[in-house]
Amino acid sequence: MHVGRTPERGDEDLFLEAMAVLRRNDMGDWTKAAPELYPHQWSWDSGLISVGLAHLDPLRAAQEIRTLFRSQWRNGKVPHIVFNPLAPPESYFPGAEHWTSAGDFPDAPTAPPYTSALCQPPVHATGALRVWEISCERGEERKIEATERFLREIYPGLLAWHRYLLTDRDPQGTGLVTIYHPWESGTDNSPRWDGALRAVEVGEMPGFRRQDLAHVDDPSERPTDADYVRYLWLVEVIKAYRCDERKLRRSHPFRVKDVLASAILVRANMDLARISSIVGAPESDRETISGWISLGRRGLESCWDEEYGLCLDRDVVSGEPLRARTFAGFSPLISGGLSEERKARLLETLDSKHFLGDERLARPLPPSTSPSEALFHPRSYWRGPVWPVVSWLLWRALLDLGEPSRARKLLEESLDGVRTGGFAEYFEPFTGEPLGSMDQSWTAAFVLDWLN
Ligand code: 9YW
Repeated sequence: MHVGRTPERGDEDLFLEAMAVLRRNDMGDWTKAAPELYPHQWSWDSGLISVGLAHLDPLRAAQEIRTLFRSQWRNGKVPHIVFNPLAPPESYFPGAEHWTSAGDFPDAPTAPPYTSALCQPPVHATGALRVWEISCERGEERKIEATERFLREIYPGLLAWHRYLLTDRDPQGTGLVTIYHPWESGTDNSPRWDGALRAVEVGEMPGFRRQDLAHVDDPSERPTDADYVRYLWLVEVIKAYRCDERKLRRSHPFRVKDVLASAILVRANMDLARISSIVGAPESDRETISGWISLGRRGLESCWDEEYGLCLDRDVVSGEPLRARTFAGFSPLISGGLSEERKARLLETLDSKHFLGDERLARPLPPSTSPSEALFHPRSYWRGPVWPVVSWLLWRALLDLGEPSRARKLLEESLDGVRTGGFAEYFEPFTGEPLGSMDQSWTAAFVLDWLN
């Protein structure tokens, strides 16, 4: 898998530290995204935490995804947060009380744990398949059988989840996923959304108190209050619509085709296709999934921007592309199936002064937003910092695209960043300073995967 990585001194300590982070955040059958800042189960975090957990215990890893899917909505949606009923209400805002999902949203689970009404990028089929693969690599017969049973059990949920994204979230049949909130992208305050958010008119709404600022040293590491007002207003609209997909798709003020979520969905469909053969699903499922893969790739191709050498999100409301140089532009690397020419152009952009070629970078790791963007901010969350999840997604993509030495470089630099800065949520790109929350679960999970 890691193409002959030679173990380095200190690897074992790093492995043990990563394991300890996950153990500390372990809630039994799910994992807190972070000890203080994020005391609940986040969807795409858990989908990828399962990959790290699989290196410790494939059964516990399977349980991570199983727990999340217990809160899957009736319409197939996997919610972006499953709220921990034991976390004090003041620990995270907006929590379960604010969403009041029970009863208000006809498709939501009716009993606790309650959920948000949003979703996040669909990494779960990828996580589930890796859990089974890692279990096979480890070779314990009993666990291989158990993870195969897990695939059988989770497969219908995964299929329903992808179907929801390709129908309710893509009524136009473009292969591209529409999101209704920047939180759904997983990259909340990225300049990707600035244009679309600016156009949102905020109406009357109750006052609110943020909790996130209490958990970081410096408010510039988090989204601004102006961002939060818009985030909360969009929540108000979704609540007023009772999350009715027909109303949302017609008149929600924030509707955006998200290229990253769409590419992750293509990747997940490739993995779902594998799962469908492992579990012996009907041929018709396989045909459907294969159609979704081609559709998604065509959709991404339609978002290509020749000037930037990147793929751009599209504002459904205005019909315009959202022009920002961010890592999401590399999405076609994740969805694969590229022509040699397209791949070469994307790698050229990656190496350019807009990304890895910026000499100010502490390490050649992709910043979330290009430092040449006017809206770049080296400390502000998705506006510049280096995120391990970004490096992990690109690392996997490069391996699959037959670029082992590039992938290897990304892996070694990422490990080095954690060795020096710890298991941070994200890192300042020019200094490597750890930022945001410490002991972030998925950072630890990626380290376990990289070290194996
Ligand atoms: C928030 C948990 C989540 C991630 C998101 C990240 C952040 C939560 O943390 O959002 O309240 O802003 O943006 O991708 O899933 O780690």
